This record gives sequence, C-alpha cells and structure tokens, in this order.
Amino acid sequence: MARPRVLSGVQPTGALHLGNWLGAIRNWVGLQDSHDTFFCVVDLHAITVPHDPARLAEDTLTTAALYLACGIDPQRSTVFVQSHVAAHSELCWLLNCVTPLNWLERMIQFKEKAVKQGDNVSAGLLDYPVLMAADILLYDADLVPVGEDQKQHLELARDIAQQRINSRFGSEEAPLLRVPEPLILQDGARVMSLTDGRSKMSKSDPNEGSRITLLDPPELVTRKIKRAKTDPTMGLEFGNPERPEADNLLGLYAVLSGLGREAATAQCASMGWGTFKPLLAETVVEALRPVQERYRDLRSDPSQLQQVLELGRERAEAVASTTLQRLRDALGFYPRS
Ligand code: AQP
Repeated sequence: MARPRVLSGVQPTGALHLGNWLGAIRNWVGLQDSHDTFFCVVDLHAITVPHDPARLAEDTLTTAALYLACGIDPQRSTVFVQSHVAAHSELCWLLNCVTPLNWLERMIQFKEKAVKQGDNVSAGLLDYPVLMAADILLYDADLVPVGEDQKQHLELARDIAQQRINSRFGSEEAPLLRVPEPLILQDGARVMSLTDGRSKMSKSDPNEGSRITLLDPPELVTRKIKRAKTDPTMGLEFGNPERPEADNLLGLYAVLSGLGREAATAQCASMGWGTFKPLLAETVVEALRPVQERYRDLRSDPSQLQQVLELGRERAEAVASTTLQRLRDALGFYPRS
C-alpha cells in the first residue's frame, strides 16, 4: 500500500532557529520511514516580504543543508528548492483565478504581517496562502504538518481544492486535486522568544537575542541564554500563565535533554535561575553540536548538496508536472504539442 504523502517547507528568510527545528524539522525526521516525504525550501515565499537578493541563494543553501544536518535523509525524502520547480508558480496563478479575494483578506497572518509593511505591502504577501496551496496540491499531499499559525492556511488550501477546483471542474468520482488533511503532531513544540515568553521565536524578530539559531557558536548560545528574560520567582515550572519564560525555557530543557517534561520538572522545581541557565546553555550547546558538525561537513563539499537538490528537483518535477497537466486540461487550455 502506498505510504501517505507529506509535504512541508521552511522559508529561507534567515538562519533557522530552535523553533523551526523543534516545531517542524525534528518532526519531519520521524516521518521519513512511515510516509512519502517531500521537503522544500520555500524561497518563493521568502520574497513576499522585502528581501536581500545578495542573501537569498546563500540562505536557501543554508536551509537545505540544515534540513540534512538535522536528519532529513535525501534517500528517503525528496528535498528540493521551490523555485526550481516552475509548476509552483503556474499552479499558483491558476488557483489565484478561482480564489475569492475576501478569502485572502481575512487571513490572520496577512493582517499581522501587512501591518509591519505599512504602505509597501505586496500583492505577493496577500497571495502567500494561494502559493502555499499550490505547493501542497501539486504533490497530491495527503497530510501537511501544521502548527497553530498555519491551520488557517491549510483550511484555505482545502477549500480551494474542494470548492473551487474539484466541484467546479472535476467530478465526484475523479477529483482533480487531493484534499489534504492537517497532521497535528503530538510533539509540536512551540518555542517562544528568549526576550518575551509570550511571542514566538521568529527569524524576523529584529532582536537577535530573542532566538538561538542552529548555527550559533557555543559562546553565543551561552550569552543569549544568560541574557534571556526571567522572573523573580525561584524554581522552574510548566503551565503558570504568569510565568511564560519559565514555561518556555523549561520546555526547551525537557526536549533537548531528552528527559521529558515530568523528569525535567522534578529536577528543576526548586532550582534558581542562576543554576538553571548554565544547565540549559550546556544542554542546548550539546544538542546543537552534532547538527553543526554535520552542517560543516555538508557545506565543505558544495557538489554533494547540489546533487541532492538536483535529484530532489527531478523527483519533485515528475510529480508536479503530472498534476499541473491535469489542471491545465480540466481548465480547458489549448494543449501544447
Ligand atoms: N517559534 C516556533 N516554534 C515552533 N515552530 C515554529 N516554526 C516557526 N517558528 C516556530 C515552524 O517552522 C516552520 C517553518 O516556518 P517558516 O520559516 O516557513 O515561517 P514562520 O512560521 O513564519 O517562521 P519564522 O521563524 O517566524 O519566520 P519569519 O520570521 O521569516 O516569518 C513552520 O512549520 C512553523 O510552524
């Protein structure tokens, strides 16, 4: 029986951080044996906000190398760069033309990010969820791992596939697009900012001290944790709404030490911040060490990474071109000879 297909990706908008790892990539690694996994670096999404052309290619390679360094295996997964498969842009256009504008205007992420852009907000930012729908629908993905922040976008992809394509241009017996389901991961850790336990750790936070990136050297990790926001209460605990920083940092310790929440709570319940922070710093440094070593190996041989991405592009294109052709035919385009 065919394994369910999963698709996901991260934007190359800067160095990946602990949130991207623990909330996304680490979970992808565990899916590789049981699912048919497609992981792309979503560089077309990265230009929906102002970007630096001098950094995009480098950030794309860094992101791909980090996927592999974190345990994505190109033999078992299809790893590719979104813009290398032109079908993403073409399907996005086809879907744009059937997606009501007001579906996009009510997307929470658009509203939040648009505020930050002021008058310069691009049509691309509004269109972000349609491109994401194209990414998913091109590969007939059965499942999409989603965090809380992406649930609304997946719902939109489902509505476009079902209400705007399948029911208008397909038939019940032969749907044109597979309607994907969310894959809610038990272990979907949400990592919060080091400087504000109520907002998520994010690549685009202007304060670099708010996040630990996967490539931060040990001294920097230690410094960032030392400066991380704390509170005056003694002892670490989970679930106290008055203490989001304690919850977040104890959560990081529980996951990265491998102890789990119960044992981590037992160990740290009466520990002061002055004892806890060096312990957490050492744990983070040790957890990152093998990732950083594998990353350095991968970057020392550019041809290896290039080969992985080329193989990924071929595999991805084979699937994507079939879906796209199905759509072109159903929408009535004059066929190319
Ligand atoms: N803080 C987080 N905790 C848990 N998971 C997180 N993810 C991101 N931040 C956290 C997950 O990482 C995946 C890829 O994210 P993305 O780069 O496509 O976009 P994002 O969610 O917008 O991530 P950032 O870091 O906040 O990027 P910017 O600042 O560029 O917008 C997703 O699965 C996401 O849930």
